[in-house]
Amino acid sequence: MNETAGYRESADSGYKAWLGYRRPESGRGGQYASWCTAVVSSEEHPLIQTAAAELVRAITALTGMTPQTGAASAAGEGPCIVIGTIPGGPPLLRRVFGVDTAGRTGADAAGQPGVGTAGPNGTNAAGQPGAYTAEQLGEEGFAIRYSEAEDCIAVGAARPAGVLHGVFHLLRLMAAGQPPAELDVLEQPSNRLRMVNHWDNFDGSIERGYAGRSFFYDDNRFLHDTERLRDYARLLASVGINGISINNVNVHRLETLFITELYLPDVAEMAAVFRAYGIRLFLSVNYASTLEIGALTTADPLDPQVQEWWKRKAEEIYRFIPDFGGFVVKADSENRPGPFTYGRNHADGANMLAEALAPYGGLVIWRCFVYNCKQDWRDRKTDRARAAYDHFKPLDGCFHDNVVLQIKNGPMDFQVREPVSPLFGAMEDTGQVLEFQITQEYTGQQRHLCYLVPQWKEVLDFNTCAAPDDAPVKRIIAGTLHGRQHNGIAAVVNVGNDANWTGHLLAQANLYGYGRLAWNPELGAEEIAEEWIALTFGGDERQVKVIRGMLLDSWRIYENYTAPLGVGWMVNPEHHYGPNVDGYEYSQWGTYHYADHHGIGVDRTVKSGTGYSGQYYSPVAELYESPDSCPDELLLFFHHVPYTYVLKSGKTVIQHIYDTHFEGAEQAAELVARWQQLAGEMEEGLYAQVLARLQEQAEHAKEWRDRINTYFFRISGITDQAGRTIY
Ligand code: GCW
Repeated sequence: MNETAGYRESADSGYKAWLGYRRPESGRGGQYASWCTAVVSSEEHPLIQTAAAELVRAITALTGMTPQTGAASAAGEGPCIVIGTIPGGPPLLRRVFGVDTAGRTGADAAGQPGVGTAGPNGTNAAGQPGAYTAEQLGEEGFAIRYSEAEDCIAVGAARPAGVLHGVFHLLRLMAAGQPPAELDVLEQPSNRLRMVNHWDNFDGSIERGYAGRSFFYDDNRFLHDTERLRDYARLLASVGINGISINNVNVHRLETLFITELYLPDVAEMAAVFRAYGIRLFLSVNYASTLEIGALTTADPLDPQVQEWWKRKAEEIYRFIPDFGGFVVKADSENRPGPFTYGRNHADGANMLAEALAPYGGLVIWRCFVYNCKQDWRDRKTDRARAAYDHFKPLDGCFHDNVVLQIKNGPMDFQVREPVSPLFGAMEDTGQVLEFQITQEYTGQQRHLCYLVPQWKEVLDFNTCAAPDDAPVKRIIAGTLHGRQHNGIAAVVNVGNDANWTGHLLAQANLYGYGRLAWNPELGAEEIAEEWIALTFGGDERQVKVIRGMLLDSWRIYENYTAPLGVGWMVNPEHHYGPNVDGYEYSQWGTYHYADHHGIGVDRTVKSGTGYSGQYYSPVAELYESPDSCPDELLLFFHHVPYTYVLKSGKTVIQHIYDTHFEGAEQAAELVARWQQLAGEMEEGLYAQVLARLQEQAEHAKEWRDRINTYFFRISGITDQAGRTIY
């Protein structure tokens, strides 16, 4: 669908995603119309220029009128939207935010700057809107306020990036129909780093990409499709993303050269597009670069020549890209080179790179996806789930400040259901980044609907019990539990050159939702869905109700007809699509379910199994250790039980398998019918593309149902209590 002429302008393709600004509330611009006549900003900073341009663009789409623009002096009177940094922006902005004429923010009655006046909603003791302190606004936060006295809507921040985030937030509120007089917002992102990871290859393919090919590269060259890059940067910035790594963590021969003069000019061009939207560019690097492109004979991190090579390399990179974010590194993982070759550990490797980047403020994002991928399936002692913790926990405190460990949400690999990785909270002295997978490698590959926000919420809210009070993952990655500076969240992104970016139109909700959650993990999955639907489809009540219901049910539906009770991996090898119960059972990848005639599941207990459950803090460890307390949905992840084992639901394991698979396939068929209620209520192109995917899903769900049920019926010999057809 990608090369259909005009898809970038068309409302049928889905290209505009949630930035279509399709909702003129009533008449020309509705309740915001009068302030939309002028956009006031006075600062030269590129991010503020971007913010003003985005505002103008959106207002034009929403109202059909192009607002006047200008600096405060010219347009400071009369209704307007004023934006800028509070210390340096238009005087009008300072008046709205209660800053004295000397530009001191938050001056209280006693003239003390920055203290005293600001309440949680920016109201002072007298109930008057007060000023915000620079601390309240932070590096990227913003305030939005309506001022009756000044007849304007103001978006103010301490720093330019905050202005851009604030403008996108205002546009969201406008689309949601928030009454202007009620505008009074103060926000700061929870996570400092909010990143997307691309697994794009230079040849144009995308590892685990399900939405066409790369729009960064093709045929081993940079595409320089600046328009598409900018539109992509807009999507990302609009939900608060501030970092992007542009190439696959499996860095092949040619991509290894991205950090050389040959390609740095191209990379710098991409960096410039993203920079205009407040997004820093990172590169995945090949740990063995010194060998492969550096003419050295070693990549030993303790070798002075290696260290020197990376220092010179960093200097060169920063000459091209002064705000370069840093390196993402997959080392000693799935056959990628790393420090193990030289008898060194991950801290040695990461610190060597970190030293090279430190003078420029760059980060090393070192992935913890490290395990033995050449395991003998006969060996039941080795447990892949243990690997990340076993490798990294002993190194806590050994990493430099600008190293951040990137940890997948679960101990295995983005299955539809996994426990949360026990590494979260286990490393008090190390910066941690949580890694999600927006691309649906194991959750239906964007052919099946699977809204992942509810799954991510469970991860973020999971109490690691790393501290006596509440220690959820969201606090660990926000750095508020252990007080680390560099923390945050990253996710493998789901976009490609398909006209609608994500293949399945409804998979856009995952990209949108990821950004929103990364900014504010307190948002609800439902709330995020509603926002996305309103922005994408216009969102009359019925649309919202139908689509929201579909999104919110979809993860459970997918789980129902695929992997029961946390078992995972029953997929076709390599491409990972479609059912294959024994697909990974006798392989080297460490991904087994051990189903036999009597039972199924992996004993990961301390008492009789691999000991994995002991990697959690108490009382989580005990919860998982006993099958009596282990939640049903993770039972087979932690325990090997007979098919006749009775779950907390009262059903036996085998009956649960049958029931969920019959139910899941039915639910998938119902998704089609649910969508069909919306026929004629949106652009035909949008309607039709979703319908086609849902129909395919319904068919494929039957295949899943029958394969799984048949396998377990044959192996267990136990019949379905309801006597349904099993083959
Ligand atoms: O899930 C696995 C994928 C690999 C991927 C790897 C990783 C980029 O199947 O394709 O490689 O994870 O996260 O490094």
